[in-house]
Amino acid sequence: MPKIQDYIYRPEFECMSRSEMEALQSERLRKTVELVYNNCKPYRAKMDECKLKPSDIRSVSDLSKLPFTVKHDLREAYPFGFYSSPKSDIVEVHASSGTTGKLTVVGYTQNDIDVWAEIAARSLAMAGVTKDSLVHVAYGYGLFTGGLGAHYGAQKIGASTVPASAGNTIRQLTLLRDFGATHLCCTPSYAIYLGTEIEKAGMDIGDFSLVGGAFGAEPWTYQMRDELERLLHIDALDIYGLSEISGPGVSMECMQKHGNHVQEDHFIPEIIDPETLEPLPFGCEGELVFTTITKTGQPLIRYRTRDLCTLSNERCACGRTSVKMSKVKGRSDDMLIIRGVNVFPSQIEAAIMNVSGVSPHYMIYVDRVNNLDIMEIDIELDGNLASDRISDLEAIKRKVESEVNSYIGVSAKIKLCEKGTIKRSEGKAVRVIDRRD
Ligand code: DLL
Repeated sequence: MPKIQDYIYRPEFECMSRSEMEALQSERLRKTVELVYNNCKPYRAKMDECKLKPSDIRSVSDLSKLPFTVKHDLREAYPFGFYSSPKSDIVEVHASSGTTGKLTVVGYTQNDIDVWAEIAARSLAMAGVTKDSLVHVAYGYGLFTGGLGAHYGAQKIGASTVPASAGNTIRQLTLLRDFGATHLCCTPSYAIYLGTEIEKAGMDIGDFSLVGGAFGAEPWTYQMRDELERLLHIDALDIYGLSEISGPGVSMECMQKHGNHVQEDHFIPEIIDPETLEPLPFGCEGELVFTTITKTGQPLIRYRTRDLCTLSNERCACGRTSVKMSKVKGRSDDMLIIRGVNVFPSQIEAAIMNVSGVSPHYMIYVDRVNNLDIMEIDIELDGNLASDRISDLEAIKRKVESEVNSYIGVSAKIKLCEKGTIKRSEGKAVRVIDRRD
């Protein structure tokens, strides 16, 4: 009998040679294309338009012949028009709302739930979760895939799972401490919030048993990781996913903390130039695209995620051979254009986290005054700031101004705020309020 942890770490897939992986992906891609062509009307229409038959797709090298899928396609087919399996085979439905329009719906067959549990379990195993761990899930449960995804993964490993869901910070901290949680799963911004509230709640991090966690659902910087690890005394790893493709676990960081391993036996990643839509080589930044190759309910072909990152095929010291994706810089639709310069909130975060005396709680406001874009960044002061001498505060402000300017090439007005005054989020953090228009 294999040990449960051996079973969740699947070297036969995670450490495959490139040629074996491509053979497996090709076989699974052929089956998926066949499935969607025969069962999903929008895919048949798309392929017919390109004069493609399933038999034209023999291997992964034919992937680029296939048309892309975008969020709009899913919304057009709302709610269930992208199913490739009969409705009676769908056992769970999730949906994401985004900022505009209809929900994007995803239906899962039992096979898809099993795939999701497998990738989530492999991911949590990378964060050190074993059968003996106690996993506290503070992602929201519901249509959002965070809560149930982490839950399925922890359950598959056989860990004790605490389905805390999001919200009620004091209760979260009490449960974490009293139950002796070893691993925390929530958004990185909420984890930072939990960390900064420990002292306020009259608790001591020394009384907690946390050793690790899987944090994702929003972009976060390496500097934010350092802060999170310092606050919670853990290894904080990045978990990535999106509902359309499966949920959390599509890719996961290993203990090397340098990029997320894509679960390539289930999803084929590509990077494309978002303007020309041409595939880009390893190391070039562009839009991440995924093709699912083991799902049956709602498989997606060349789904454009809008997430900007790079892919790398460099060998990882952990022994896994899968392609790694870099940290997501942001979504192309979250990019701000300020006085003609493209700015991502993650770049601003990286700049301000270089300055001591400020906390990771910030909000970016963008206005247009006399046809000029004005950016203001409100940042909370760090609680450890011993002195509130005007000259010290001025020095911090100037340092943040100069870091932001040199990181993104755009000046910003900096406002230092009292600790606890910037609105906290229990799920995905809202970092930008754009008041232009
Ligand atoms: O956020 C699934 C998830 C839950 C992932 C919990 C990780 C942990 P959606 O709500 O569909 O699904 O949002 C997907 O969130 O396209 C990215 O823009 C962003 N995102 C997710 N994980 C990360 C991450 C979930 N680790 C969208 N880093 C994606 C940066 C992330 N962005």
